[in-house]
Formats: sequence, structure tokens, C-alpha cells
Amino acid sequence: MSKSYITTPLYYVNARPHIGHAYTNIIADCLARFKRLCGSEVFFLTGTDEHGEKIRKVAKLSGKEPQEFVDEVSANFKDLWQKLNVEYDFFIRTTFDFHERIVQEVIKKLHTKGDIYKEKYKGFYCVPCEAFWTAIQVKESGGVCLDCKRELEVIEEENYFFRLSKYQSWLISYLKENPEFIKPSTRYNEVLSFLENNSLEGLCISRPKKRLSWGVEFPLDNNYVVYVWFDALLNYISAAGYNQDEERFKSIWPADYHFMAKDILRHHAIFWPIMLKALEIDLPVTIFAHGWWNFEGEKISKSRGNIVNPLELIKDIGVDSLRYFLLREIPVGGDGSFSWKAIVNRINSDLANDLGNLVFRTLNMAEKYFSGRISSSSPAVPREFREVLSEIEGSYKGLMDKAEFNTVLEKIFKFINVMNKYIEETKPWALWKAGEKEKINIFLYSLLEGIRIVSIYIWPVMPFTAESINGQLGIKSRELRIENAGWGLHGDFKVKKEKPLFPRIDVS
Ligand code: ME8
Repeated sequence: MSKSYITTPLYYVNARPHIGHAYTNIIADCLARFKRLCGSEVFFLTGTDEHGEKIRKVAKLSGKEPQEFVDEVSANFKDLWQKLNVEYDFFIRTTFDFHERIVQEVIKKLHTKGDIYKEKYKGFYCVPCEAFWTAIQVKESGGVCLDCKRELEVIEEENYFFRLSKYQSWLISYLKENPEFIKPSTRYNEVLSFLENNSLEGLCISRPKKRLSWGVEFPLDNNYVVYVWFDALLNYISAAGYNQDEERFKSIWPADYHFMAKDILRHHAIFWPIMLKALEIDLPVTIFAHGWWNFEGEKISKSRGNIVNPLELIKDIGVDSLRYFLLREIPVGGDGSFSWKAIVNRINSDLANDLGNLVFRTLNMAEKYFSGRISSSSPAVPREFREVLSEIEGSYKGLMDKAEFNTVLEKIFKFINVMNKYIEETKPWALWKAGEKEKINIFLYSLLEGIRIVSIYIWPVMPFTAESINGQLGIKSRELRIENAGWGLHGDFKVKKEKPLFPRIDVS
């Protein structure tokens, strides 16, 4: 059986989750469900990043001990994933004991190899981001933090460093030999060109306790804690059993997809592969950096305060409509502009008018003309459906594998519209008047088969909807499997219509 290890970033617990976090987890969930649909053994990992000064500060502001605070916020993320129907296999928190132990073991290992050294260092430091920037970077940015654009402090102190430079030329060659390693290709080009035009300096992986105390204790020196990023990246192997259960680790690692947005691509595409290489661990298969959701032209983010609350959206429009909107509206690699108008358009036209209406009126006819019982007819695919259906069959797996969800949905909705047109052109009401029962049965069977197949294809994107359609089609115990998406695989139907799947949103 093939396996798929899929990860999301571990989100900082300094605030509640927003739509950007929801987006990454919906992408990862959609891919995980697709892999399960194809019979793959999936390990889907998500979690929270809980160390660091900014988290300690927010905890203090809310009058809580750091651990109590991170327990609460981490639970908010878990709650959101449950509400969004995100079915992960394990939720890792960087404050778990086993993870902290692995972080310390890794540092000791790299130190023994000579890849960690101590040095006095003067650098430009961003307190909120806990990041050091080099003089060249600061010159380019005009003296502010490259991430959050805040003022920087000049800090001089002794720290421990990880020897990135030793692996730079290896990473460049690796990228050249593996152009599919970073996706989309624009991001691959960016990383490669950065590596070819800059010399990597040592990565500062310690923070003195006098300045920052909420972190994993540095194993070589108890005056320090570990830098949050070095700690957090290691979750991808600690959660898979590294240095704890080698059998399990072998069966899960390497990760097949690391999902994140472009803001943290360098951490994943430069630091992480080098850390793995130094540890003599295989590299992940794909690092996938998606785009940003913007709101009124600005990236949606905690620090800008323009967050869109996914819990509110679920209440207003429902989970599947939200998942559909996010995955249909933009290609995974691009940026998206978030607006209520765009959501309403998508829901009313694609979901209420096209899909919802198709299911409702087909089942309505099945009940009206045949009391819901449609016998299986000739297995031939109607002429009108052939081209569009074979286009989906031929491209579905390839596109889903590349996370090209918007293109897949476009093709599925083309088929839905062909079915709607088929109803209009066949005019079943006229056939009924003419007493053509046999013809109407064939017509309805074709539509029900088409809808059944659609339900399999859309399940990764809209699981509740797909399952509701299955229930209405009387397919209760059938497992959702890609091999069932073939035409004519279902016998007689006994259907029972429910209320429309997607009520229209009133904009007046
Ligand atoms: O960076 N559009 O955590 P974080 C799309 N703890 N996605 C967005 C987004 C937006 N406007 N805003 C956030 C961290 N995201 C580290 C990660 S991993 C070992 C450590 C999503 O809470 C997107 O996935 O700042 C982005 O990469 C991530 O949230 C950043 O989450």
C-alpha cells in the first residue's frame, strides 16, 4: 500500500486562528482525503508552535502562566479543525516532552558532528520575530525587520550557531537535480536564485535565558534556550517517531508534502533540508508554498489586525461552502483577495444554482415519476456526457496530486452544467406527457450515475456535501473510493430527497 505523509506548519499560539491558517489546513485536508480516497495510508500532521518570547509576552499580558495560556490557545486551533472537518491523524505541540527531548538529542548529535559552534556575534535583531538579520539584509530592507517591518535592535552576545554554510553547495546541487522539490516553480526559482547569489551565514540557534526564557533548554549550555524555529521544524520528524520508534519512522518518513505559505518558505526550503542532511535523514518529497489571502490589498495577519474569523464564516455560510470557496477561487500557488461579494457569487452561482439545483431537481423527478426507484439501465454513458467525463477521469489524479484543486473543480462543475443542460434539452416533462416511461428511466439513471460520480470526486473538497448526496442516493454503506467512480457501477437506485444542499444567500 502506498503511504502519504502530509504536514501543515505549526501555528504560533499568540492569537486565535484566522482564515489564513484555515486555508493551509483545508488544502492539506483536501490532499489527505484525496489520498485516502485512492487507498493510500495517510499520516496527516498539524499542531501548534508554543515556545518563544512573543508567546510568553502575550501570556503575561493576559495574566496567565505560559503553559496555561498555550494550552488554551492550542485548544482553539483543535476546535477549529474539528469544525472545519479537517481530519488530521496527530496534533503535535512543541511543548510535548517527547518533542523537547528530540530537539535536545538532535542538537547534541549535530554538536558531536562539529556542525554547531559558539561565537560572539553582533547582529540586527527583531524582538517580536526573534530573528537576526545580516547587515546586507538590513541595508536592503532600509533598516527594518524583513518580516514584520518593525525597527531592529543591535545586539551583541555569545550564541550557538548551526553551520549552514557547510551545506550550501550541496543544497544548490540538490535543487538543480530535483526541480520538483519546491512548488510552485516560481518559488523554486526564488530559492535557487537566493542560494546562488548569497552566502549563507551560521544560523543562530540559541537565545540567552536572560533575554528569553520560554523555550526548550539548550542541551549544551543551561544559560540558553533553543531558537523557536530550530525547535519547531524538528516536529516533522519527532511526530513521525524519529529516535523513538525507528520502525514507525521508516514507514512514515519522508514527508510527501510540507504545506505552508510563502512567508516561511526559506525556513522550510533552506534551513530544514540542511538540518536533515546534517542528520543524515532523507529529504521530504515536496515543499509546497501557497499564496496569501489578502484583505483590501493587505496580507491577512495577526500583526495587521485585519483577520477574518473562520468560525464566524462557518456560522454564516457553512463549512463546505467555505472550503469550496477557498479551494475554487484561486490556484493554490497564487494570492487571493478575500471579499464577501466573491463568496456570495461563488455560493449562489456554483453551489446553489448549479450543484444544489441539479441534485434537488433530479431527485424530485425520481420521486415524482418513479416514487424514488430508478432501475439500472443500459450502462452506456450518454453522448452528451462523454467528453467532459473522460476529461475528468483522465486528469483527476494528476491534478489532485499537484494540489491543482481549482482546475479539478472547474472540470467537475463543467460536468454539472452539462447535466443541467441535459435536463433542459431532454424535457422530461414532455416525455412524461407522451408516456415515454422507459426513456425517462434511462434519463434519470444517467443523471443519478453522474451525480454519484460527482460525489466521489468532490468528497476531498466538500466531505459533508458528498456524504449527504450519497445518503440521498441511498448509498449508505458504500465506501468512498476512487475505483467506484466508473460509469454504470451502481445498480438500481432508491433515492430520498432532502432539503436543497445550499440555500441561496440573500444579498438584498
Ligand atoms: O510561521 N494567507 O506560524 P504562523 C494564507 N510557527 N496563509 C496564511 C496567511 C494568509 N494571509 N496568514 C497565515 C509560523 N497563513 C511558525 C511555523 S512550522 C515548523 C513553524 C498560514 O502562526 C500559512 O500557512 O505565523 C503560513 O505559512 C502560516 O499560517 C504561518 O503561521
